[in-house]
Amino acid sequence: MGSMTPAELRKKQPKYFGTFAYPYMNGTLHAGHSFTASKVEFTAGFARMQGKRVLFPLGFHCTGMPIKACADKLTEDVRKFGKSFERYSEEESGPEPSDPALAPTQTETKEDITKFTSKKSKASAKSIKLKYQFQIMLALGIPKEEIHKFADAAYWLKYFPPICKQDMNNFGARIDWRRSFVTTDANPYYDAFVRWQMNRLKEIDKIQYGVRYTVYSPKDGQPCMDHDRTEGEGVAPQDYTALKLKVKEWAPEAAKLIHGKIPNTANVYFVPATLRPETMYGQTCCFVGPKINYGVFKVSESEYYVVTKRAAWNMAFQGTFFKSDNFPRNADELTPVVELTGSSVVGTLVNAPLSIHTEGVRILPMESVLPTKGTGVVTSVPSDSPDDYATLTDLAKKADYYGITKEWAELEIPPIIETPSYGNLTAPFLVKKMKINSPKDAKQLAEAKELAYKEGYYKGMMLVGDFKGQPVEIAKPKVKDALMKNGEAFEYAEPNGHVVSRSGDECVVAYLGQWFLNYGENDPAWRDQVLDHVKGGMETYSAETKNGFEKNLEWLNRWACARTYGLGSKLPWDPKFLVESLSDSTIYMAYYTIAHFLHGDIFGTQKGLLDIKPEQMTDEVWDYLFCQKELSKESLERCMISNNDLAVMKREFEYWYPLDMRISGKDLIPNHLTFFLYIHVALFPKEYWPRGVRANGHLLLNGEKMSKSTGNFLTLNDAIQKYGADACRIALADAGDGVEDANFEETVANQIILRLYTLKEWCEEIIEDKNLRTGEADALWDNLFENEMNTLVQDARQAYEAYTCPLRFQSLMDPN
Ligand code: ANZ
Repeated sequence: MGSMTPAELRKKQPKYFGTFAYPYMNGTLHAGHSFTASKVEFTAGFARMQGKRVLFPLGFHCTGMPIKACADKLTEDVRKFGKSFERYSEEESGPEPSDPALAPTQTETKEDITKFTSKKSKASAKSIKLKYQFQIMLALGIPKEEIHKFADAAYWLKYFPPICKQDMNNFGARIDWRRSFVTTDANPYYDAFVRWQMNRLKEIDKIQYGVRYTVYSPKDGQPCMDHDRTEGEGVAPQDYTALKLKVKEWAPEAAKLIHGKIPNTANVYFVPATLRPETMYGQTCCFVGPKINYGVFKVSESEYYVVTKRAAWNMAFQGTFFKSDNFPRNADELTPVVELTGSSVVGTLVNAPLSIHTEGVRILPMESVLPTKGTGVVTSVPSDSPDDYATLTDLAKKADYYGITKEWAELEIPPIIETPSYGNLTAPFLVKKMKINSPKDAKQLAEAKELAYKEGYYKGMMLVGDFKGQPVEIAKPKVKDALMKNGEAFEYAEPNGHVVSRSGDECVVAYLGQWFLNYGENDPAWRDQVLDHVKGGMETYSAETKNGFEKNLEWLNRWACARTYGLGSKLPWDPKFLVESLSDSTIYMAYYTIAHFLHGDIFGTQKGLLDIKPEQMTDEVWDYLFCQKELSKESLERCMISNNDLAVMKREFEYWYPLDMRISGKDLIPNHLTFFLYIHVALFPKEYWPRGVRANGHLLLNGEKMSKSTGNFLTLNDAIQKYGADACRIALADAGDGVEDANFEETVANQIILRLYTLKEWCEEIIEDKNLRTGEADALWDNLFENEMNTLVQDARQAYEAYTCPLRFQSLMDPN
């Protein structure tokens, strides 16, 4: 066989290689994992029955933040309450969670890790407050005495993989466990593999360095990407232009408050955040929320900003108050010089850059200013902002009530943008047309704002300023640039929604230097290669999956591929960074093909089939094995692996690769699955690019979304304990095949147990039956029977070939 090419070998001995995403080792597997796993399991089983050689491996993913964040929280809990949490008292956080009626007993868990029941834990999770990490661990069924061990992140890597393996074995999965491994530098071989790919991606310019706005957790001291969040998935940075409105004369109350706290020579600026810098010519006042608290923050000896604390905290990570190598971790590090309520500054006279009102405009109150958006300071352009026009009309009408001078709200409203539909005073036009009578008509105002914005942006023409006569779309960035050049504005960004990191931190936006994978429009040739493969070469089994890839390839952009906090492999050229969890998991299917030669256990501490040390796996060796590159004489000498061993590994890879099918939940199309394609395309010769990706829907449980918090949740172990592997497998096969949501019905699983039982009884009974005819099976009935069996076999084969579950389970199992 050694003389055959891999293609000849595959022809003689066909193969099937299927995988699903290696599960994350911060807990046990649930029914959703099993659903995806079952798809590989069934296709692998079918391929084996067809006589193919089948590879179905599984590794354990440990990279990233979650494990480390939980371990760090436990360290803190142990410090606070003691090793067995003996200093914890109920008053701290509601009832004691270790109520023996609720939590699994210690012996149960110790004796047999598979008895890790979360049925009970669900009950306890619901009935106790899970304020501390140790309480969450208790609710997971981990004995109190053992919890402190999880304060060491490495312990999770030892604890969960065997449970995962046992659950999958109990499920009957035909996984080749010899090829398993943990990710991160906890396995030096896998670590060498990740470092190799990072080096090569950098060399071919797919990994670059640049400065960008990124959602960031101050507490963790690093970016907080979608997968690192407990709230705010999909939230991105929103850029604003922050305008500097210099105080000319303080309102009396504010003057008293700041007296002696700010040097007379310093300038103080109100800093509104706007999305419409081109309208700044039309500013007639600047709003604050009268009940909102603001701070005066020191930028330098001569400059102070008035903004909300929240905005200042965001600015702190964008170079305004701190340098990028010195970002604060704690909000205490940024205290305002003075705190002021909005009402105390009403009447202050400020200079509004570009405004036709060069003598200055006033700070006025606006009830609808949101403290959670922008800087909490809103510059007012009544010509183009319906909100502003409605508020100003109201302020002028009830000047005494608001305690302001009427004229402050009645400055001339200059036309600044001409539009075809609404004339040159868009906001007054819309407010009148839509009969908006009060700034409280929030719904109509939101509608008017949308109309004004769209019409202004797409059809508006500048009537004033340096860009007079130009379309708004073109003038907008130019006005912004000019303001910034003059030092009258700067960029400000914040998350466009609430984001909370897994460590419980409220996130901000930081302006950061980062290593990123250059996916998307900045490397169009690369993107188009991936797109071509999706359109042409690869099987996606459904139009939705194909469309999902195509759509995602259009918008997916640069991806920050390194972090400073968590677990992972170090970036070889910048070891203060770790490769993040979606970037070290793109091509590891190739690693499975040779893992068993390298190591005998998941940590790489025991020898594999060949005697190779991790340091022998140099970058050149990986190139040779996976990328059809020659190994130079020097590289061969340096790695000290024999020619024969190298050839054995290369052959194994070339036999199994490419991957025939990657199966995963459809939620991974926008990230993992697209990255998986990108990196294969970048690093491997075309013949090794993935052949098929199958995406499945989410698994519902009894028709409802699975969720730990509602208790509608089933671990794989629960399911097997309750129904046994066979009934589970059939219920999963019956749950659904498409991209739409699938459903695991417990009533179905129950019925299946009964049917299997009846089937078994029937078989036994028939075998026992002494009255049955013996001899040649050549009667008409025998032929009919054989024919029926053949039809069933054909149907089953066709169904499997179409990757759907054979729908004749029912008739197969129904003895009648
Ligand atoms: C000047 C301006 C002129 C604005 C104009 C709008 C139209 P969206 O698009 O909804 O994100 N704004 C900023 N911070 C605010 C806050 N904390 N509470 C209420 N409004 C706030 O809104 C962005 C616009 O909402 C910003 O742009 C700002 O008003 C206002 F013709 O600035 B604009």
